[in-house]
Amino acid sequence: MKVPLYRKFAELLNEAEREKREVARITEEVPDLSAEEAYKIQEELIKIKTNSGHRIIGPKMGLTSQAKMAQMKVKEPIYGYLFDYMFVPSGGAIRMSELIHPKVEVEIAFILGEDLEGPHVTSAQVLSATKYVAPALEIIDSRYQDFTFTLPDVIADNASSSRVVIGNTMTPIHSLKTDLDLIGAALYINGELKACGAGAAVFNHPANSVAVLANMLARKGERLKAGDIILTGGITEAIQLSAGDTVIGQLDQLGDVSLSVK
Ligand code: OOG
Ligand code: MG
Repeated sequence: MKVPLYRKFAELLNEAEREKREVARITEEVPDLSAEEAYKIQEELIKIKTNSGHRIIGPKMGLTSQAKMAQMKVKEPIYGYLFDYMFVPSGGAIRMSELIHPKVEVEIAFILGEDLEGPHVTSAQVLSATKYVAPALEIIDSRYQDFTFTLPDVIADNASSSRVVIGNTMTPIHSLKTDLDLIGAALYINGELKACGAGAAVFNHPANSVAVLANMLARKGERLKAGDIILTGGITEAIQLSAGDTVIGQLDQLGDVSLSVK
């Protein structure tokens, strides 16, 4: 595939997000689209956003738990980028009218104190480079029809990134009483428990997700930077949102993170 085509698909996905409408999967038009080509489309999409003044707050991992892989029928981890315009303060609101068909995920966020450069980053290095961890809700909103896609489609679509809520408490990673894999997570909507799990659901330990991310980014000469806010991936399956919902994510030792849907 040629560069102008990468650009064409990136523009299509960006317009779909801005106009809040679903589009056909790219693989319907280009059935043999590879993951490498899809990352080229994603790079064009990121360029369109940064050129229009949006700032990256950090990269994120997706499809890092069995629950997410089974739900989306895609069995490989992916990365994408979170932007400043996606940030919602904890306790804040999102509007259904701004989104297509959003779902929410409960995640553990890492805030780095030092840069991390692949390709041989280990989880031990991630733990020593991490300053804080925090509870997070991610709102994913695939730009594709019916929220279904193949691996290259979802890569091109910036891993369905749409909104992110980070809890108000940043916990220094070394002050935790247990390891992050043992931290329980519960997702409530309107007071009803919708999904629950533990940090171990994410690659056995969420620090592994950050290590994989650093090593994937090294392929294009990028590194994780001090100050980056990194989402490690949904611990459970994602839950569909509706207007009027109140969402609370509770994580052992990390605290709560909440959101309402207007
Ligand atoms: C892709 C994004 C997945 C996660 O945490 O697993 C993701 C999707 O499921 O639409 O953000
Ligand atoms: Mg996610």
